[in-house]
Amino acid sequence: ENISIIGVPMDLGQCRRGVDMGPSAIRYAGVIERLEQLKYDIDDLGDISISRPDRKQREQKNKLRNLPQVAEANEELGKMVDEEIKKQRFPLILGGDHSIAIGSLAGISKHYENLGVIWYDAHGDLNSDKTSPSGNIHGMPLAANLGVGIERLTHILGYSPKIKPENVVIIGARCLDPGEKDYIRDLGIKVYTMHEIDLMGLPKVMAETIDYLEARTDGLHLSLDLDGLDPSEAPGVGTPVIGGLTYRESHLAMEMLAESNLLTSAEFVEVNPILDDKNKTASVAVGLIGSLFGEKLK
Ligand code: DIR
Ligand code: MN
Ligand code: MN
Ligand code: MN
Repeated sequence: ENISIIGVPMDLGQCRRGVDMGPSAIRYAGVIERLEQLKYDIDDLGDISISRPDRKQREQKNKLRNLPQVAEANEELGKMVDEEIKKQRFPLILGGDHSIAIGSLAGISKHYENLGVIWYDAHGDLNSDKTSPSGNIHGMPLAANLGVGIERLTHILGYSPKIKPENVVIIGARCLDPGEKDYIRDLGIKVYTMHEIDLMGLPKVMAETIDYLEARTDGLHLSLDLDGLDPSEAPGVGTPVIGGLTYRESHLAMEMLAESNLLTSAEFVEVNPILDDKNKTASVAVGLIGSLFGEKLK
């Protein structure tokens, strides 16, 4: 099996500097070695280059912070991901902030009629320019992929929507903005908040998620925001929210996904080494990647 690694050193979708070093931190924590041990053929394509906004643009008040640069990087990422899938390689994308999920899915979804998406995150990322309380595009990628928001973000690679609401499952949510809650209710998006996870237990949540998506989708993308985990175990993130998924629960989730054999692409985002404790969060990401790619089974 073949995996192509694409780093996206993006920090323009939010306000904390340092998350652009996420791909380096994850590589430094040994992601390539970890996957090579599992006998995958790895092609590390390096990092996409991101244009920087000039000072004048940075000082402007804007509902969509750094939109031109974020959109441009996502077009580039979309093209790369599309190419790797055409070569029958599994795209593993390393962030960078979560705004890069717009480009990932632009490249992936072209190849599937009914792409399923697991959004493992403390947040819904379902804001648009109309509902966003922050103006940060990393709070908008799931909405953009569903076709909600401004055209420059919804139409990356020239088509929209990328995914259907009934093919999405959000896991770990515990910080949803009012507009996001309305949207989840209106579209009936499947969400397992920490409330459901506490009541049901993570194994049941994952089993239900896998059964549900297996029945209705023809490909499965995992979009894992490290802030889905509890900040005591993954402190190196820009928007930590107390009360998250544990390290063990997250490993189990990855192992269950590995056993399902459904996964066709994945991204790990929001690792910020400046806010981290001795690269702990990048190491957690690498451990989760190991489990996701079948460490337990091989
Ligand atoms: C918040 C934060 N909902 C926003 N979003 C984050 O700015 O739209 N997503 N942190 O991961
Ligand atoms: Mn996110
Ligand atoms: Mn599609
Ligand atoms: Mn988040």
